[in-house]
Amino acid sequence: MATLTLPEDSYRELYGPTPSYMPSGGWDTREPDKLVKTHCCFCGVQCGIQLKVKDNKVIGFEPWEEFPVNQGKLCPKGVKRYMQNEHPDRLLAPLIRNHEGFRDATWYEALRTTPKAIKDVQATYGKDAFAFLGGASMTNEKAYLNGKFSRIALGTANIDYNGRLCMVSAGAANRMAFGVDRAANPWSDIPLAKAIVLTGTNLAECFPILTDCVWRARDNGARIIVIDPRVTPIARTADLFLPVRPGRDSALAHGILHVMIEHGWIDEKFIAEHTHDFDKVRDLAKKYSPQVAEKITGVPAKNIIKAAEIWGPVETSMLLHARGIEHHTKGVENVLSYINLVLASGRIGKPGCGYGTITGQGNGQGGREHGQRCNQLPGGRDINKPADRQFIADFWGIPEAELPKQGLTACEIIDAIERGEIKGLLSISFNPLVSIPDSNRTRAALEKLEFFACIDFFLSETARYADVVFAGSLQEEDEGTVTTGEGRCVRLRNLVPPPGYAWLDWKIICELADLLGKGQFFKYRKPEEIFTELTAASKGGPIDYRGMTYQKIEQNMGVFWPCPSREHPGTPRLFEGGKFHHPDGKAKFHAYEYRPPAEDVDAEYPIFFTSGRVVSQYLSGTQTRRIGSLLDQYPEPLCEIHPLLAGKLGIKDRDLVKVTTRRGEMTLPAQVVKRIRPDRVFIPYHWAGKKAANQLTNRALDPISKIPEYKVCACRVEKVAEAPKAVTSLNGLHRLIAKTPNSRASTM
Ligand SMILES: Nc1nc2c(c(=O)[nH]1)N[C@H]1C(S)=C(S)[C@@H](COP(=O)(O)OP(=O)(O)OC[C@H]3O[C@@H](n4cnc5c(=O)[nH]c(N)nc54)[C@H](O)[C@@H]3O)O[C@H]1N2
Ligand SMILES: Nc1nc2c(c(=O)[nH]1)N[C@H]1C(S)=C(S)[C@@H](COP(=O)(O)OP(=O)(O)OC[C@H]3O[C@@H](n4cnc5c(=O)[nH]c(N)nc54)[C@H](O)[C@@H]3O)O[C@H]1N2
Ligand code: SF4
Ligand SMILES: [Mo]
Repeated sequence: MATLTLPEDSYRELYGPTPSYMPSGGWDTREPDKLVKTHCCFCGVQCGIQLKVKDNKVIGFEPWEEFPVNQGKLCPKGVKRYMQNEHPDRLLAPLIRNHEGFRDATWYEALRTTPKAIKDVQATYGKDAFAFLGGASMTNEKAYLNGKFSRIALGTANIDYNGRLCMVSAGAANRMAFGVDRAANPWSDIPLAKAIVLTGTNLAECFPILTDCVWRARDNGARIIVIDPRVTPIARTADLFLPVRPGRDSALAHGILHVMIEHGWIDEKFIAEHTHDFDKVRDLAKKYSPQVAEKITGVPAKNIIKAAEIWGPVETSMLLHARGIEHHTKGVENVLSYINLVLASGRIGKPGCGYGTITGQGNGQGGREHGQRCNQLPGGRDINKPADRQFIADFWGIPEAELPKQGLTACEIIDAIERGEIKGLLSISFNPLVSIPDSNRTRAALEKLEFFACIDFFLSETARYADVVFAGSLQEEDEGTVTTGEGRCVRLRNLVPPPGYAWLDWKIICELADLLGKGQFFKYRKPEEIFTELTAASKGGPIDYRGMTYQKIEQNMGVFWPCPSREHPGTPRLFEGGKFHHPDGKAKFHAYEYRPPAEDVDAEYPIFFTSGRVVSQYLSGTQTRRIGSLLDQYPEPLCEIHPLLAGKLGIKDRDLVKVTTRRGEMTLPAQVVKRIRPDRVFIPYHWAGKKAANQLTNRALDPISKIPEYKVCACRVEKVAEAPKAVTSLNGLHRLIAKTPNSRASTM
């Protein structure tokens, strides 16, 4: 296919001058003052990277080849991550809203206003009427601090975090099946597997560096099964691709198990010695013959049999999944149904044998371990267990009765604001207006708040609704630790100070605690002191970091938990010798019948709608929509639609289409591609306002994990206009918008 090339000068004309945050000529080739080993700020792979610092600015990167996970490799986002550092939109001072809009404020004003407003809300409506929302892009230290701040300084039960939108279905299922929530294997086990199932993950776009482990497995003779309703880049290379109908995974897993049992491809000895409840699952699987499973899932029976033939008899295997099976009202049931396949094979807890959910956010793993969840205390302790409550109350030096009980989850907090039960909110590292389903309702809720404060380094779409915005810190401005998707706790380095009058996040939280009268609990001089405290708080808990120190983590390029003592080397592979983390050491099978999604297709809304990601953008986009060269790769959301469906609706590539669900509508260009099933459309969710996929999605929650059903609802699609003639100049316009300093308003 011919590609359009433009001479350098006309490119400039179209896109304007190179903005100040991007060194002219592209790469900055100046000799750096220092080169610092740290990690990428984006996904849960947490690739090692060396950042170049000159005059207190991050000016570029070098590969860090010794870090074992990525060995110097980086994906497009990792390569461009440093470009946020000098972005003109960076918040440099706190903002306070008055009747005319935001104005720059002093820290004195922002810090006096906020505790007063918190106290007013709590005095009038009760402690729980003030909620806290945290995030899993932040360090372990900040995750711990958020939980302690909410319970002690705010005294509220209502603290939760954005991981509630992410891997909580897997977390709950892992605890139910294995008694612990962590990937069972280090990623170095992937190349040793002879069969790999990847289900509900667009691996090559979302975890590009992990794809390398799968290639290495294939070089070693592994066969790869991909289960996804879209032919994603990894699916194109699979040995077997199962294009499942959205929301039907549990039926597919039962169908595969049916064939495994029929052929005796199960490990009876392992099942008898190390598990409970297989009989219930055997009875259930009997009902899901390949033909029955085909009817539900749309996957031909012969391919279900083929999957069992590949997975059943091999010696080593790994099953990996991400949000495609978890973002459902039965996300936990889907995950448990796939775990059944792993337990039945007996291939877990050995080299090249295991299972894992691929954690999404940078600290998606650590962010869910140290107590910023509504049902959790540090060390993965349970807020509802009397002994766990007593341990943490004693550790913090407060009476157990003062420790709040379990509160609401993230989406439930937004619902409670909508109902007028929660009146105040402090949010850090979370952009719910873009990321929570049914954004029209989220916006209405934010408008109802009597007081709302946000801590961010950019004015996110959510922050625009705040009364006070605190200018917080970027990853490279602070230090601390994060725990990668394989359970390896690694060290992040402080490279540069926050610019202007921005502050370190943890200092803002500690200062607020002090002004709320609880300063004696938050006397930290540096993040290392918070880390030492969190490791002590985790002692003897389900998630034990007790034996970790900054020094040990650095020396070993990360330490895997559990690590209960200084001498302990850490635990890369869980469940060795078939020892699971339930009190009796056994794993549990779970038998859940398939049940349909909360909203199925019907005559009025006949097409499935689903949402997810593209390689060059990250989450709600606040960070990556500000990096022009990433935006170039995918400037605006497109509606993926199969040629058969497009033909039926009279839609051609790049025509403008209106997608409507029971909650809202959006108009966007169509992308006619064969990689999607003809019964569904897909829209990536990294944009805001009228371009937000979450105008359409359904806020129905999984009853156990409380994750929303992002991956399936029902929609209608209509053509509204022909493709504009000059599509390329439209893209140019987007690039210009993204790079101009006043992009705040224009990216809405
Ligand atoms: N480029 C990029 N990388 C990222 C992120 C990002 O925003 N951008 N975010 C990070 C985060 S926080 C996360 S959580 C991960 C997410 O990583 P993934 O879960 O891999 O990505 P998604 O695009 O959300 O969805 C995964 C796949 O699930 C498929 N799917 C949808 N419905 C179903 C179903 O019913 N069954 C099955 N089997 N599959 C289904 C979709 O077609 C899609 O290909 O990525 C991380 N990495
Ligand atoms: N339709 C649809 N919606 C989805 C999904 C989907 O697949 N489809 N996926 C869901 C998933 S898996 C996830 S994880 C969520 C993510 O949703 P969000 O967590 O809302 O998305 P982020 O872009 O991470 O927003 C975080 C905000 O925190 C800021 N931030 C990042 N790091 C820091 C930090 O260290 N300190 C401070 N102070 N601020 C920081 C960023 O600038 C940004 O404004 O979206 C969910 N929403
Ligand atoms: S794979 Fe993830 S951690 Fe690695 S460079 Fe890409 S975004 Fe960063
Ligand atoms: Mo996520």
